[in-house]
Amino acid sequence: MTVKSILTEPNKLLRRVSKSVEKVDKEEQSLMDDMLETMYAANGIGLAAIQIGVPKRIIVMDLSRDKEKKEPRYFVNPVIQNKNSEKATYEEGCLSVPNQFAEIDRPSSCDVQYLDYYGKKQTLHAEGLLATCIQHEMDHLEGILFIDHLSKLKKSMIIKKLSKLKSNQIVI
Ligand code: GNR
Ligand code: NI
Repeated sequence: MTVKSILTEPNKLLRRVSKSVEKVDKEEQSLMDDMLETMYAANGIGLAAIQIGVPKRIIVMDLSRDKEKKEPRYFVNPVIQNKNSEKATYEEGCLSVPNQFAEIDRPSSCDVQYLDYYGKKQTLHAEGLLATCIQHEMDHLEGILFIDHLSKLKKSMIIKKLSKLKSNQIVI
């Protein structure tokens, strides 16, 4: 397992639409292992493959707060159904939009169909933070970031800040 570097906005790759996985093979499992390791190292609760530059429809997640009891979840080719018309608001952050946070409204619950780590079909009813996180990650698969849900002004302020930070970064 390897900790990969996480792409940050602005980066065109983050805007790519990810491709469906035909078969969950060793290559995909190894990618999921790396994604999980990368997510834990960055203290995130979710990660989409495109965030480490791989445009495949794969998401990993772990909402457990306890570092001793890991609860990794793997979603391949996830599809969301039955979005609740009721909305829930969470303060969201994103590893690809470092140090920026904003309240975002999303359907408060939904069902998800996906393939697991072994390529087995699964369905899940998601509520609360799980529902929010899955929808945030699904957005990544479509090239959408949480800041795209904000007003033009708020979004451009955040992108400006991140661009400035990037131009100050020295690459070794
Ligand atoms: O670590 C993360 N926390 C988070 C908090 C609220 C809503 C969504 C998230 S996902 C984010 C990790 C990330 O960027 N996943 O794509
Ligand atoms: Ni994110």
